[in-house]
Amino acid sequence: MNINPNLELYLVTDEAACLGRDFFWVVEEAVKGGVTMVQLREKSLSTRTFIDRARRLKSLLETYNVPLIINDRVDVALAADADGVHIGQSDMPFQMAHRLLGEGKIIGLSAEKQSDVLEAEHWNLSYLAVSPLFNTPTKTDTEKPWELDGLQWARQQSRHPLVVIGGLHPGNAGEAVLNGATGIAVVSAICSAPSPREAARELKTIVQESILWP
Ligand code: TZP
Ligand code: MG
Repeated sequence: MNINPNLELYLVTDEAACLGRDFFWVVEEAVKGGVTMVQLREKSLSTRTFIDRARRLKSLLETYNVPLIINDRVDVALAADADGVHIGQSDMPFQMAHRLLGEGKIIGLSAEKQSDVLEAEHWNLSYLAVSPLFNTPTKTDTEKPWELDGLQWARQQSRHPLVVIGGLHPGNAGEAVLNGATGIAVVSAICSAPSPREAARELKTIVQESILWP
């Protein structure tokens, strides 16, 4: 597996944000619209159900050549043969996750404050997530948002590709890229959109045009 994935448009799933529509339909539509990577983020499923869902999602995404990342849980990532994990500051430390997963797996880490960005320089991450970039109703138990000046600071300090998450939508995705993000990670802008496929298409175009024409 390529541990340097295409980060342009990273879908982070939240079934509650799918507004009652079928979860796998929403993800598949988003992928058809251009999502480049998917993170399965489940905070309340049993381990068994989490693994079942991850395996089903893995076989769906495989047909599109889109990597599957598991949030928080290295054991679930291994059990489902996912492409990698996304860990936060209170999850398993990077070195242990790396040892358990072995080579060839994607590991992304959330940075919530400046010291997280500096510490992350020690590790061979696939990406660092600047989290949250903006305030978002989707996740309220966060540190203070980085905002664009914080993102610029992180871009100057870090050698890793940066993904931004939190409050991203078509109106601000371009400026996030212009201020240092390699890609954007979104929940509601895709999962809750009337057409997840069209929403993904629009966001992807904005990200790509901002990369090409800074
Ligand atoms: N981590 C930081 S903000 C966030 C997560 C999972 C939620 C982002 O959701 P949205 O709807 O894209 O703002
Ligand atoms: Mg976590």
